[in-house]
Amino acid sequence: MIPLDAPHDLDRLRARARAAGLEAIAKKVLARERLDAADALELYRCPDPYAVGMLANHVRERMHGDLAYFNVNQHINYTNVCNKLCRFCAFQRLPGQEGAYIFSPEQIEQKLRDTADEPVTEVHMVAGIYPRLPYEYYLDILRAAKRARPDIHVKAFTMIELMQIARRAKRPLPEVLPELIEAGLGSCPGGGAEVFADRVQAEGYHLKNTGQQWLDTARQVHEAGLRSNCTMLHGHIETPEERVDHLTRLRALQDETGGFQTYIPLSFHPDNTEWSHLPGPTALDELREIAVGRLVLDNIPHIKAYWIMLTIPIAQLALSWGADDVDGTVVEERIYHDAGATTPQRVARQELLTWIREAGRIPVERDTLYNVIWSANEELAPVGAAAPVLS
Ligand code: V47
Repeated sequence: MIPLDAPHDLDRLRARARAAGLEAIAKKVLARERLDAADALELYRCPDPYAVGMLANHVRERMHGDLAYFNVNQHINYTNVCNKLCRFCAFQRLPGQEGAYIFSPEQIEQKLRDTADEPVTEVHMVAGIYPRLPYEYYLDILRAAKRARPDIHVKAFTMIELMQIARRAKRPLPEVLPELIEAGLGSCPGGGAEVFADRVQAEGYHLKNTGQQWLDTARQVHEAGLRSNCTMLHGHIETPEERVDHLTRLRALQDETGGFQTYIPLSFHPDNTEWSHLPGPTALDELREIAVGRLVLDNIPHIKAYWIMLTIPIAQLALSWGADDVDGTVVEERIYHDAGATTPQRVARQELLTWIREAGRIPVERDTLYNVIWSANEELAPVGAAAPVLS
């Protein structure tokens, strides 16, 4: 890659931004100043998405150079039974409906034993909300994962599941979290945030918690000492203003807690959902979403291009539009595949390395908390050193 401070590179960036009407925003970006809500809206409205992408790539390279993070992980969706009836979801089933399933703790243990010869460092466990699952079930599945692989990091439970778990425990979440941690919970994934705006929630997922409840739960998670991720589900009925509102609310919470590690824009997949008449985002919408996330969320260290959802070619491009992480090997994904994703359900570690290199980046295997496990970059040796976070 051309060095970041190569004068002709910055000139090219300024010229493209000027031509796109983003001169004032480019000035702020180059001066490391925070963008406000009006700037964010301009980034969404700008007719030249490539100019937005170039600015985001500048920030991405300033923070992470050419490094691109991945991990060796395994997703387990422990049940698809759900009572939330979200209109964007193809994964949910009602109890007794054809295709409904619930994995027992023993089945989860077995799934992790089945991959014992693979160097999996993280299990990502999320699922639907099935109110009949008792509190003990959630503790048991955490223990089952640890029994199968004592060293594995368990990243589990979205904020929605955590609210449900506390309800089942009949105690406030701050009292319950230490018990989940004791049973094996290591961090929380970013799902379930959708779009915080009340209008979108009322139209698309009115049985789910509000955006404010998601944020309040994330605050409690961070206060309990856990790291988590955050997401936004884009490309359905939301407006650019509602996306800006979502991003600035995430940024405000991050200013308070510093607990978010990664932001993941999730592209809506319409197949088999109640919103199947909507087209979903284009590739350029997806790349712009990654870029706006990188530019607005100046306090969140990483931006993830989730390859399962984007496809591998778009995830490769995203590594030059603001993303520095591609998620991992995954093994068994159901939420996006039920909604029509055409990507494979798993990818080998070696393949991840190859396509990160093809994208002109240096692959770095990380653990869930972004400690470096292996790097193709000699400067990151010795292995085990903490990965750089914010510049
Ligand atoms: O919460 C559901 C979304 C999320 C659809 O934290 C849909 O590292 C698009 O959150 N089209 C689950 N999106 C996935 C998720 C995630 C994925 C990878 C990594 C991490 C992380 C988190 O998927 C749900 C919901 O927002 N979703 N249905 C759909 N049809």
